[in-house]
Order: sequence, then C-alpha cells, then structure tokens
Amino acid sequence: MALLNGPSVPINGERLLQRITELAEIGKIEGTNGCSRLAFSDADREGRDLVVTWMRDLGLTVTIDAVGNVIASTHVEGASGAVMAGSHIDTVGTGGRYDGNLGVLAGLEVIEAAIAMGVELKRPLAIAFFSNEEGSRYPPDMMGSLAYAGGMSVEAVLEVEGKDGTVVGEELERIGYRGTAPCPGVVPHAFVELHIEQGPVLDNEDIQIGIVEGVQGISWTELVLVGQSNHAGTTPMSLRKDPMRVAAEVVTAVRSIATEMGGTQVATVGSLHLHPNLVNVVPASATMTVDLRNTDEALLQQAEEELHNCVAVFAKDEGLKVETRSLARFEPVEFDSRVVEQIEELAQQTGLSTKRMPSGAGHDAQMMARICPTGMIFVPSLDGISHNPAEHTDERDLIAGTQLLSDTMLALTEVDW
Ligand code: HGY
Ligand code: MN
Ligand code: MN
Repeated sequence: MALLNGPSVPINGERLLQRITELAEIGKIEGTNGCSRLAFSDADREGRDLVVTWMRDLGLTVTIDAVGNVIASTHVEGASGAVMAGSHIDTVGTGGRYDGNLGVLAGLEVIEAAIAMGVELKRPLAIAFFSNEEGSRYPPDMMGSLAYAGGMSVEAVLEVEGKDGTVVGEELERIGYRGTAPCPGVVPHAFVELHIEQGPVLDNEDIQIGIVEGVQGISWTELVLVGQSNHAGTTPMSLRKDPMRVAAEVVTAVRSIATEMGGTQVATVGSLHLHPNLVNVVPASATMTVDLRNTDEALLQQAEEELHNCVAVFAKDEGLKVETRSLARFEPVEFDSRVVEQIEELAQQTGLSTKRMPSGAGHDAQMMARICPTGMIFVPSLDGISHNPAEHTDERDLIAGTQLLSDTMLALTEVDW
C-alpha cells in the first residue's frame, strides 16, 4: 500500500489532558491517581454518561448496542466505512487513569480537532468504547469488542454471571446501557487503538512510540479444588484432604512453567479464595485462577497442558476433586501490516523514536483485527507499572501518541484497501 499522508490536524493537548483528569475523578481511588470503575458498576455508568455527553456535545451520532458498546461517529455524505479509534473506559479494581481511557479520549480529541478545523474527509471518523474490556468482574476480557466482532453472541454475553453473583444482562439494564444497535456491529474501514504499553520496554529503552505488531495469546482458567473441611486441631495430617496444600503447589508450579519455558511465556495466579477461610478450619475448597500468555499458540497450548497435568497429579495425591472452567481463551493475533507500516511511517516522519513490539496485554484491537485492518500505537508506561493506581505516562507522550493517532486516522481515510 502506498503510504499516505492525510491532512494533518493539530490536536489540542490541554483539552485531552483535562478530559483524562475529569474522567479519572469518577471512581477515584482516594490518595492515588488511580480509579476503580468495574464493568457495569455505578462508577462505570457515571464514566459512560460523561463520555457520551462529550460525544453528543460534539454533534456525533451516538449508538449503543445490545451489550453496551458505544460508538460515536461523524457523517460524510455518500461515504460509509468509518476509520474508527477505540478502547475501553472500564478499569480493574485497582486501575490507573490511562489504561483504556487514553485511547477513548484521544480518539474523541482527534474527531473534535478535525471538526474544529472543518477538514473535509473522504470517510467518517468514529470513536468507540467497548464494554467490559478488563473481564475482571465478568470473564472473558475484551467481552464487548469480542461480541462486536461476532466472536460471542449477545445472548451468551447477557447471561454471564460475575464473581459477585450478578448477571451482565441485568447490570446492563440497571445502568441503562442495554442498547438496541445491532451487535455484531458495523464493520469499520480500519481500526486503530492508542494505548499505554503497560510494560517496561519503551520506558527502559527511552523510546517514544511502540509500533504494535500483534497481541499474545491469552488463556484464563478457573480451578475449584474440592477437599474436606475439617477441624484444624483434631485432624491428623495423614487424613487430610486439604485444598490449600494443592493450591500452594499449583502456584509454585505455575511460576516454574513460565520460568522454565522462558521466551514470552508468562503465568499468573491472580486470585485465590478459600472456603470457609477460617483460621481453625481445614478448607473445604480453594478457588483460583491461572492466567497464561504466550506470543506462540503451540507454546501456549504446551503451558496449558503442563498446568493441567500437574493439577491432576497434586489433586490425586491429596484426594481432591477438581472442577476446571475456561474463563477466556484467545489465540495470538497479528495486526495488518499495512496499518502497522502506516503508523510507523508517520511516527518516523514526525521524528518520534519507535520500536516494533508485541502486546503483552489483551486489547479490544485484537478483536477488531478479526473484522477489519487494525493496528495499535503504544506510549510508554513509567517503570512499566499498570493495573495499579500508580500507573503513569508523561504528558508529552500522551500528546505525541494522540497526534500520531490523528495523523494515522486521517491518512487511513485516504486509503482504499
Ligand atoms: O487482561 C488483559 O490483558 C487486559 O488488561 N484486559
Ligand atoms: Mn486496556
Ligand atoms: Mn487493563
């Protein structure tokens, strides 16, 4: 594809930073810069309402689909197939203010600057925030964009039950975001997501822009280890069926799988709940989650197999029953080289330092890549910290990333695939 320069429209950095600050006040974690807006919570609704108000104030056409995805777009007479930016505004429980929010507010800024300049484009521009990207209250992650791309039915989304016993469909209804727009959604001409890296690479190497080539595969498994609740004082060790013992062995094994495989393999036990969780009771059950990721599908399957084999051995030795449930499973994704090159070319023309890299984190872009040419832009995360209220990205990087998103989106309005 001939690399193109679209019209260049300067974004308003102050307005962008102001909106990031304002949105971060919703669900603010006191004493930190972080926020907590779990999917479909009251805080999520408040954040949604604020961003939708900004979208409507711009005169954009705003649609809400059956799983709560919100798409706002401009109109170009006789043209279809918008160039879309997007990300998410839900956060993990101990989230930062940039994860997801930057991509949504940057896309909004790109559109506002283009409207203010009165620039004539061949294609509409759109900005989306997708429901429940984090997946930490209702698995899987990237739930909204997965449904938008046709990877999960609306019915299946609406019946997902959360860890807190609530159900997606009812929560969507309650917060007023169970929309009527069709899902799967309208296929855009192209999709670009600006996101913080959430890892240490760009910061360590003092590079301004990550040119994201793809997203690694993700495997989330829930294990329920069922033993026998018993008295901590009277039960001989030889007679115990102790799920906590096996959970501890699984945690150690998960770490060894990643360290022994090396490469891009990572493994995390992020949650562990004991029942009844009392000091003088041998637990009845342990419920834990295992997050495995790798850029290579075959190696990810190997890690999964090793996990399941060791759980079976440990559980048998302790006489436990094991219930296994897959919470999310996505293969690695490669982005469209034409979009990747377009981003890289524009970044380098602007004099920004760049590095090609995979994404360790999951993103809505990995779902949109199923339906249209897609790419991602990373900006550095200070010390690689994310999913943590201390998450930080320098203002200059936020603004440079947003300007690059603008240049990329406008260039892609000129391209015919
Ligand atoms: O899990 C992830 O990588 C993303 O933050 N949802
Ligand atoms: Mn994110
Ligand atoms: Mn995240």
